[in-house]
Amino acid sequence: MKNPFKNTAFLFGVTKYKNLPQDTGVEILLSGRSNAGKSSALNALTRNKKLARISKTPGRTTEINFFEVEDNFKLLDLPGYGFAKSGHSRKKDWGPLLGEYFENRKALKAVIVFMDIRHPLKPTDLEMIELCESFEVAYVPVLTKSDKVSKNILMKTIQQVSKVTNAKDVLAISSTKETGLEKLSKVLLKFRDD
Ligand SMILES: Nc1nc2c(ncn2[C@@H]2O[C@H](COP(=O)(O)OP(=O)(O)OP(=O)(O)O)[C@@H](O)[C@H]2O)c(=O)[nH]1
Ligand SMILES: [Mg+2]
Repeated sequence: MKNPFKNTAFLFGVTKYKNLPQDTGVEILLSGRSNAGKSSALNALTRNKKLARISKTPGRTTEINFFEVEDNFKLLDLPGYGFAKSGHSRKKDWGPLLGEYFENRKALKAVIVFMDIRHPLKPTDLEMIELCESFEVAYVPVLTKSDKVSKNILMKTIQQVSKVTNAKDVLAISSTKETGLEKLSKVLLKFRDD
């Protein structure tokens, strides 16, 4: 089958609310702590290793990066929250943008909350989940780097995250081993089509 994400292209990065593009179509936010593996997941999904920059230094993504999958369907790669280094100034920039975005954006259909399977449900993850719940935006927890844990831990962590959140689905992926990506792409496409 043709990969529906194959033609995904980088559009631009935005740091200010007023610079957002027209509020049309479907936008899905890719959120998560810095280093959670958001950009890697985007690259794996699109099978384009060069699409989103993958950094070994946490906190490298500093703006909302818009990626267009197709007309009227965009994935937004967010700055990682929970910066270890020089976090303050970035967090200050990001706060109002995120709030305004959630409050006003009609195109926002869902938020993917990426969490390293070895460190799920940190305070910033819970904050993001609460933000989604308070604005009634659908969210999907996606546990990343599943190649780093045993099957047993994988199952247990999925159960734990299901229990703590009200999420219907909890997914697990490995971008390096390319597992769990089909399910993730199905979930994303469902938001596009709903
Ligand atoms: N083993 C393993 N490592 C991964 C996987 N996905 C990402 N990584 C590694 O985790 C690190 C962070 O990945 P990124 O994709 O840059 O993380 P990010 O969430 O985009 O980080 P920021 O842009 O800083 O918020 C990199 O060193 C990746 O190589 C995975 O599935 N398995
Ligand atoms: Mg990134």
